[in-house]
Amino acid sequence: MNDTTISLTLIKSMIRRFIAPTAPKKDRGQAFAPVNIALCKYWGKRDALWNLPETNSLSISLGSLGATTQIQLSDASHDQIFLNGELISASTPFAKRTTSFLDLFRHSESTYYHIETTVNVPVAAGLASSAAGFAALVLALNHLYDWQLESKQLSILARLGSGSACRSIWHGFVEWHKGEEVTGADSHGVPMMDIWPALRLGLLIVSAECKSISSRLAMEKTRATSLFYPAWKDCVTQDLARIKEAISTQNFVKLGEASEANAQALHALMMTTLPSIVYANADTVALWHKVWALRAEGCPVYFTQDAGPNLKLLFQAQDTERLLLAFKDLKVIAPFGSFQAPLVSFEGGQK
Ligand code: 2P0
Repeated sequence: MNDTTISLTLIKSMIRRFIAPTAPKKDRGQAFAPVNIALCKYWGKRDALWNLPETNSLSISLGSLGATTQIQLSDASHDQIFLNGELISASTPFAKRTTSFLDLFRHSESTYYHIETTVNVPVAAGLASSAAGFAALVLALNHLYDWQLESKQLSILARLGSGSACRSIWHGFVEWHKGEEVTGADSHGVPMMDIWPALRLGLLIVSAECKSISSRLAMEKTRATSLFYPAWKDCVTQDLARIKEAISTQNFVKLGEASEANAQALHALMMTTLPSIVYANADTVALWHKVWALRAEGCPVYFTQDAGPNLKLLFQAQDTERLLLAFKDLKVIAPFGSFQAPLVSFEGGQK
């Protein structure tokens, strides 16, 4: 057995401690999970197979923006995966990654699934749709099999699909604790109780095209080649403390400054990867300048950016009108607004 096979066997045996391999209790599982946007970013793994990060990270979930997944057993001889109504070819990286993840959960070798996922944000445009997708898939499996797992266990399972998915198990602010254990039993999201009704996020979609390099590959290259990677870990420690302090005191300027600085440090770090990784395009850079100009005019607005050219603005409710005038295509989200339903609102769902 090679190292990967040994690790997969270990992962399966860890999962079997949570879940007995019995047939589903229901005909169908269904769940929603929100997209989450990191204010303090995750970039780099200490273990790639277990998806264990080098640092903690902290995110905010985007209310009703996310993935809704239905799952049932299929009579076909392979998984059938539909994304926004379209059957995804089994040969695509997306289908392969989903199928390998499902391999961890099949109750028999001849079990296959029919999955329908709808995502109400552009897929693979740096809007963390894969995080919402894997979180919704785990929640839907939990519903199908009636595992009745605790949120922490669901977060650990979602992490195995995609690291940042472990934060999409909750609404609001979530910190992903990196943990210390080799098997990742202490590496999961931890929801924060803070509610910030006036906080707003604004999506500025520069491009909905697929990213030039996947974040998975990009973060591996950064960690392996950038001389600045050790400095990034120190930077996260400082930014995380400032962001948590800003949240607990509802100090918006502090939150904006620390979040924007963390995003800019990440993109500077990416540039020092060999070869250099740049997700921003000319439109993105023009938007950075526009945000800075608005700030210079006294409007407290900040941005964060992930593995793509799109920006997410951070601002307060009272500045919404001004920002809608400044950015005509801005999509405004109130993370603590009217959408506060539990992630799974039916029998046998998430605890
Ligand atoms: C984040 N990103 O904290 C950071 C900021 C992108 C930029 O987490 O390999 O899709 O599946 O663990 O979670 C994107 O990385 O990577 C990400 P995997 P993931 O949101």
